[in-house]
Amino acid sequence: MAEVVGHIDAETMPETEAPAMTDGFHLVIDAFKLNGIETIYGLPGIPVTDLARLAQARGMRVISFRHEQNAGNAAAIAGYLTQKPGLCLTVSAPGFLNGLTALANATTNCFPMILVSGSSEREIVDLQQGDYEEMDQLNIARPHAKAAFRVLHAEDIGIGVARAIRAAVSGRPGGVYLDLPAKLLAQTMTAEAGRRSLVRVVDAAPRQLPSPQSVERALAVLKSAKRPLILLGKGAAYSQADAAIRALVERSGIPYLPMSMAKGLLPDDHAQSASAARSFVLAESDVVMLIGARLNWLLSHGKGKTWGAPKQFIQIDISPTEIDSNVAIAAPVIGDIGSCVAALLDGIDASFPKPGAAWLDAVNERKNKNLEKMAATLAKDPTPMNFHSALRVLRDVVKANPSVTVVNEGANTLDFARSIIDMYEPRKRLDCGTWGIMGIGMGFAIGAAVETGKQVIAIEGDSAFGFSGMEVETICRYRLPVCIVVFNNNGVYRGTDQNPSGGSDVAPTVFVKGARYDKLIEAFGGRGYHASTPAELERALREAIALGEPVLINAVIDEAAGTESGRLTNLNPQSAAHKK
Ligand code: ADP
Ligand code: TPW
Repeated sequence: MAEVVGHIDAETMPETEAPAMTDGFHLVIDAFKLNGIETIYGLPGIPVTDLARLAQARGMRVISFRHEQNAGNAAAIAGYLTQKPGLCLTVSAPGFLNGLTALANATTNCFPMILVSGSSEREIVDLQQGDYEEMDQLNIARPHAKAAFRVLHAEDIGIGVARAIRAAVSGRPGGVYLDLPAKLLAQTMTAEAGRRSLVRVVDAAPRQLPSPQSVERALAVLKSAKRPLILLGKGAAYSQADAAIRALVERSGIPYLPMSMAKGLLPDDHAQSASAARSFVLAESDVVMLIGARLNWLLSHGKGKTWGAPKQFIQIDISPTEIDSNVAIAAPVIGDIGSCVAALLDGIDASFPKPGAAWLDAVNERKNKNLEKMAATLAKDPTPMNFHSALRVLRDVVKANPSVTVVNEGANTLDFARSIIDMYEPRKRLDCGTWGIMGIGMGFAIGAAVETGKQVIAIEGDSAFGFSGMEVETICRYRLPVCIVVFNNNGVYRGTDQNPSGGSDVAPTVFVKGARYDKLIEAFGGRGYHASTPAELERALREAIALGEPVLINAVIDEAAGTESGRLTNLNPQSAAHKK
């Protein structure tokens, strides 16, 4: 049989020789490379070890993880940051399942990614005859993905990869599963036929123009407003229509609120930001324009006490079925955000009625009052440190280094950091998102560091960090500019719970007291710091940023600070019988 030589051109071979051959391994790599996907986040093993090895040999960047969920999270955030699907590669059954949480989370958050998993022999799996790592992966993935495909023949790899890319990034982005049986990877075909079978995807995420009527309707509703508000979500950040969105906000003069990951789309210190008056503007506004934000639990479903008096909604989204999901939408504008915002901007000329002074003054008054209150809280210097005094330091460091990416997870650590740390550039704040999921920390930090090549600061609750903590080895192995700050208060939420039975086990929310997370990174050659005062924390952060290398700061936080579930206490059912 002819030697498998991958991409060598069969036409240049002498006619007497057998034609050059390629195989499934090469075709998968060629198909992704042809479409500009140059990085794989994954974990090798049967049957994809050679795929990872060959990818590296062919010039792809292969970032190898310690657990597939973290590789999947890195791929998902790479997709969010670049608008190209992030690629995660895993082995069959358990590796696939480990990656599936990240795929489901990507779909939930509208991040484009492709989970590529090797799978076992179809004939054996379908007859349930007990293969090595047997599992019907395609059917398991389907409900958690935007689309799921399996390729059985080498000549279909090009089409399979094209379909996966298109499904991930077109319309509402999401996670796609691509199943590659072991047998497929070893299949051979001539290199020439292989090359012809590949597909370069043209216009993977086509612009979708809004209908002129929908734009007129939205402008009419906006013009009728007495107390308008713009709400920016992470769909707006994803769309990379940064200048148009800023122009829309500034030309209309309307106060705006960024959702968590939309912070920095306009700098948080912008005069029109109503972040510090969030409760007030949600309750008091009469017209709200949502740009790439869903009225899900994070926005109290658009109703109830949070939203005060009934109001009219304008909603810009690429997904028509998002409209009316929770409350009636007066003016849906369906299309990609760049096109929709551009169309709205055309209708906002000198005659556009700016919001009245009464509304703007009321928003500013509330904002200033709340900012003063927060400044007083942040000025305190308690011993031991609490969330506020530690976050004051982080706020100042981010202000001085506005291009750092902040990754953030935890309960109190998340909620306080979101409101205290101002962001200045788009897509620089990455967090638990739509599910409030713990475990994105190190995956997001690695994905962001690889894709941006710039400094990342991961601000982690001690419980949150534990979900992906072993990836500090990965961070050290690739010498990534990631500084992890563990907010160590000895437990989930806080460290003060007691075992109600009086037994010797600690309470379910309590960890080892006084743990030294900084020692963990030292095991792999990274730099550890132990910080118990704001001054120590500040020094460690400044050194970490100057160094641009793997650092972990163990920030000791008062174990009695913080509340159970952070700001989600209302969602935390508690046993009535248990209460005194
Ligand atoms: P947040 O959590 O910040 O409120 P969500 O994830 O709930 O944001 O909402 C994001 C919304 O943005 C989704 O409904 C999604 O369909 C939409 N979206 C994503 N990308 C685009 C785009 N390019 N154009 C228009 N809408 C988009
Ligand atoms: C996959 C439930 C929400 S927040 C949290 C857990 C376990 C950790 C809070 O403690 P931490 O933060 O990180 O120390 P802090 O700042 O309050 O001290 N499993 C998953 N996702 C979620 N959301 C949970 C469990 C949870």
